[in-house]
Amino acid sequence: MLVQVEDGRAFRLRGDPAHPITRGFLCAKVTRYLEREYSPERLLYPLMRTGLKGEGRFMRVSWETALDLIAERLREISDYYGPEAILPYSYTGTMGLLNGSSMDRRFFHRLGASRLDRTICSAAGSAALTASLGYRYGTDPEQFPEARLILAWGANILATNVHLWPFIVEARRRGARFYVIDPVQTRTAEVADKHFAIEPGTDLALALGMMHVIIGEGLYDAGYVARHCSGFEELSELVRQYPPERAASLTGLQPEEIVGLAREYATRRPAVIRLNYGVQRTDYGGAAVRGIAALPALTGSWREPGGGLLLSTTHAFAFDRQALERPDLELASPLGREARRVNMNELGKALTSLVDPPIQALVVYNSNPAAVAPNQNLVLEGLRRPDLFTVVIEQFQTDTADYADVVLPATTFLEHTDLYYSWGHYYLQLARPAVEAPGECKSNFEIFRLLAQRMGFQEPCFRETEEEAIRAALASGHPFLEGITYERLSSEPWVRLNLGELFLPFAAGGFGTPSGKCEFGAAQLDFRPPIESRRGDEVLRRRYSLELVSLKAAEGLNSSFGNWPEVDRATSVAWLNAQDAAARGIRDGDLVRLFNDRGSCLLRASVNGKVRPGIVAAPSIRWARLAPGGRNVNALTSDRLADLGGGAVFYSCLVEVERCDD
Ligand SMILES: Nc1nc2c(c(=O)[nH]1)N[C@H]1C(S)=C(S)[C@@H](COP(=O)(O)OP(=O)(O)OC[C@H]3O[C@@H](n4cnc5c(=O)[nH]c(N)nc54)[C@H](O)[C@@H]3O)O[C@H]1N2
Ligand SMILES: Nc1nc2c(c(=O)[nH]1)N[C@H]1C(S)=C(S)[C@@H](COP(=O)(O)OP(=O)(O)OC[C@H]3O[C@@H](n4cnc5c(=O)[nH]c(N)nc54)[C@H](O)[C@@H]3O)O[C@H]1N2
Ligand SMILES: [Mo]
Repeated sequence: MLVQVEDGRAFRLRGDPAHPITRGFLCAKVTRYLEREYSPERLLYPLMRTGLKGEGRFMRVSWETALDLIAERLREISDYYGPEAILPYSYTGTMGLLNGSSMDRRFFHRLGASRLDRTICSAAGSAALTASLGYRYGTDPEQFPEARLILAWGANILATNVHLWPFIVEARRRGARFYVIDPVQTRTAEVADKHFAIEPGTDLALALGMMHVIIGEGLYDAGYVARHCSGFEELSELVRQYPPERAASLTGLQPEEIVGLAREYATRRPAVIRLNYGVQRTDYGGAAVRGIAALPALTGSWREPGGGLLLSTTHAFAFDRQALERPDLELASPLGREARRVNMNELGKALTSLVDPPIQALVVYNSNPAAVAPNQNLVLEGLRRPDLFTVVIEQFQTDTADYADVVLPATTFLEHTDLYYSWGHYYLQLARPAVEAPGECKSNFEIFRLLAQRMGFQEPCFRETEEEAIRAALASGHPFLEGITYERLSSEPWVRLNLGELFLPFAAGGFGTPSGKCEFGAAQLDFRPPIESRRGDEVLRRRYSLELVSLKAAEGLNSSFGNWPEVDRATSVAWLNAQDAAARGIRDGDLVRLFNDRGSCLLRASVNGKVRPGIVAAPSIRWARLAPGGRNVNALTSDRLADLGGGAVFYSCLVEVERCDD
């Protein structure tokens, strides 16, 4: 993006017309980022809590005072309970490499703190791709115009991945068909050539039904399968049990639809699948992703420019993570060994019931767990603990910051140096500050460097500059980074990874699995309905008959822009089917209470024809502190873990809905 600055003040942000991906436009949020940048609500100074936890009353203190206090408390807690009583909590508030995962990780490793398993977004899908393909990257978005069939599978492209859209428009201009597989009639589904309104959590059954047809009718690429895939016999055996009628009854689709989709997918070539993380936020989401990932291998679609599958591109950014994060420093810590792991989806449990040692200090940055983590009531119970020492590094006074003992003000991407990778394309970019940090804001990188000094850590890596850290990250020796130097990144606005002109990662096999083949993994692919679904747990489904899908709002970015009134409005509604609404005496616009055993939250009913009976959709993630009752949808979601990778199950959530008086 391009930033125009005058007298030290940014006044215009726009997409760089020359950039191969942003092509002159930005998403709805970042277009207006300067409102965030110069918001009167920005945190500008370190703060110390004066009120009760959650009350949000603070006083300004100096950096000296704040850092001294943090260092002293961390030292005390480490000495008394052992360093694993300290837990970092962070996710992708920024996707900058330095401020996302470098000095912070070094700091916590050197402390010997508990390790956080960063599972809240993509863990099940990532583990699935690792098991099936070995590498977590796929079709270059720039090849989408070559495709003749594009499947958006659990991918709300117009909302969450707008920069892929022009490539799809181009493909359609050339005659491609564009289909969406999504339980919700999103804007993306509305403009598709076909919308398959699948029941939540049943994608594996659809994939198996499609493979039943593709294998049964001999539409697969026998040569590719024989050379590059493993487990075909078992897969054929399994899919025999999923004729279209059965797949249809499991998915809520029609048998003819499944047959048609399978034939078209196998014969209208090249066909590309834009899979996104929507399908894997459920109990057996890992298996679903493995089932879908089998399709392009089965049809040999990986051989074709504009074929294949794209879930994420991040794994292609093959940085030297060891050098950046220094996990070896754990050995120099008082712990002297690898620390225990805490799954971030289980934050509530960790804060309320972990022992040996209990969590006594929590350091949050790049994340807003009080709003985004599942089982919110348990998370808040943990955050309210008077004996828990909580530090929150933030740009705004979020739900989580309200529970902090110390709040430290963070810079934005316009104010600090960082190296940016992506989950949607293959370009790398160095960005330097465009404007000065306001007030006393500091970058995460700088804050953890200062904390390391306060703790007396002597290792030279704690004195590294941004430039040194970037050089270290680039020196991995991986072929994708070959020729990409700090100097090049300094003089070129963006640099494409060294993938060759035409990136066809699996055209000739070359999978990253131990066997070097695509592992179909049929033994794990028998369909099971999600635990919280209308075919799931019998006791639960009798009490709560609606399935809640809290998909992402087009207007927001998780909870990041939740303090904007338009975003608060967009995330304050529940989309209900007319039949479900009528059965409960609910009319469009009514205030409704969604509830289950874990909690409840208040939303405004929108009876808008976007979901089928039995489903409620709630665009997310609202700031809980702005919601009536102080809770958002995550008061309803469960902290159960998915089948693979310890992933989150946000979209497997049974609820009941009732009308409330305003
Ligand atoms: N505007 C905006 N953009 C964002 C974000 C945001 O909050 N707002 N968040 C960013 C982040 S962190 C991420 S991870 C990505 C996520 O990007 P996406 O994965 O595209 O977004 P989601 O809304 O999580 O899920 C996509 C779609 O999956 C559907 N879905 C839910 N359950 C199922 C299912 O069982 N099967 C199928 N087939 N579909 C299902 C949802 O209805 C939704 O429309 O977006 C990123 N971009
Ligand atoms: N119900 C429901 N819950 C969900 C999801 C869902 O679809 N439904 N999606 C899940 C997913 S996919 C994800 S990825 C998570 C996302 O959850 P989070 O990773 O917590 O993402 P955000 O809500 O965007 O919060 C990021 C915070 O980081 C701050 N920040 C930004 N840049 C910086 C920086 O440079 N330094 C510091 N210190 N802070 C910074 C922002 O101000 C913001 O408050 O939410 C999950 N929760
Ligand atoms: Mo995410």
